Amino acid sequence: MPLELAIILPTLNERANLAPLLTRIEAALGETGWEVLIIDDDSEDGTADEARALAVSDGRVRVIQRIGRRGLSSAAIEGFCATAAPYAAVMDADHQHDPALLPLMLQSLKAGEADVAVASRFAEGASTKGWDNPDRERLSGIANRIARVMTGADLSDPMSGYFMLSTATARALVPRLSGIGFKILLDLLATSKAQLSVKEFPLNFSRRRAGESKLDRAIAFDFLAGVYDKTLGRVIPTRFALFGTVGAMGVVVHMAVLAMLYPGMTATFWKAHLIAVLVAMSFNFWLNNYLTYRDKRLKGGLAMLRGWIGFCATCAVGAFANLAVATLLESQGLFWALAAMAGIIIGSVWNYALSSRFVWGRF
Ligand SMILES: Nc1nc2c(ncn2[C@@H]2O[C@H](COP(=O)(O)OP(=O)(O)O)[C@@H](O)[C@H]2O)c(=O)[nH]1
Ligand SMILES: [Mg+2]
Repeated sequence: MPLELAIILPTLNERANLAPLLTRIEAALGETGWEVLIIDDDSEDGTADEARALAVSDGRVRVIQRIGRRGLSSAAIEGFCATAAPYAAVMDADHQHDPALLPLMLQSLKAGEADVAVASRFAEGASTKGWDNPDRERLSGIANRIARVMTGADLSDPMSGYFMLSTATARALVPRLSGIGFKILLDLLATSKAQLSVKEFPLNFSRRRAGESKLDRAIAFDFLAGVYDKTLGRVIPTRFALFGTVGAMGVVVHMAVLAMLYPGMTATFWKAHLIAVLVAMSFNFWLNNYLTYRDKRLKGGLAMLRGWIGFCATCAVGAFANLAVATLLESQGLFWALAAMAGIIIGSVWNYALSSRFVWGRF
């Protein structure tokens, strides 16, 4: 049978889940007409090597190992662009998504019943018994409501990670997708100018087979970042907005440290101020590493130390630019508070540009 369907499996430490999942996919789809694309973000458990080992004896398996890049959404996008199949499904590699739905979804798309087939955890007949985190279920309910407003689609589960669509449709949207976070379906639906029609398939959501979830912790944050990106993100880029927010929090930290050290008179002002600067910069470095650049997070002692030094150096340059601009404007007769604001904005844009390239970037 000619190639009809690409199954895109974004993976992060899913080594033990791959071989059994292939068996289940084959049981659902038969021997031919499909391929599996494993898009691995350089997992430490050797997922990419395992995928290559499978691919050696199975031509239907392909591997894309990405180094220095992260993210479920961008992995799915990579898959849409790397296949010749007319249809593509995105699914978790951890067995939470039942491959038995694949042929039903494919049939329905081929029959023109909808533009997108979505496996829903909340449609009539679905079950979320395998869901061991009730907080997340509640959160998902709220997020779903927001998502429905954003996409205008009447969907019970717009946050589903299991769906299928024509690759041509997906590729046409790729240049305008935000590609951040993990809600690629939401991104596709919200980006398409023409409302995409959707058909839902009730999913029996299972427990993950092996390994652990990567999305539990920052999930609410990621969702909000995605919503921001699709709305105000066009005016002020998401990452810069985060960077600026973190910077503003750094000012608070700075003042708190100063208030603790200085009035006690245990330190002279400049010493207290210097300590406050160092604490605030370190705090900003840590928080930016945790949130703003969570997809490129530096890990390990050495990488963190190098990043911290780079960040401090960047901030020093930014502070200089800030001071120069503010002093110049003030001497030209601009009201002091406005001159200071202008300095702060120039300084932070500078810090942002430099640190995103030299601290969290790659050459
Ligand atoms: N390539 C890639 N895959 C990821 C990333 N984060 C999660 N995944 C994979 O995406 C799927 C869903 O993630 P999972 O941890 O199961 O999230 P959960 O089901 O929401 O708990 C799994 O197959 C993960 O291995 C990522 O940053 N890059
Ligand atoms: Mg999962």
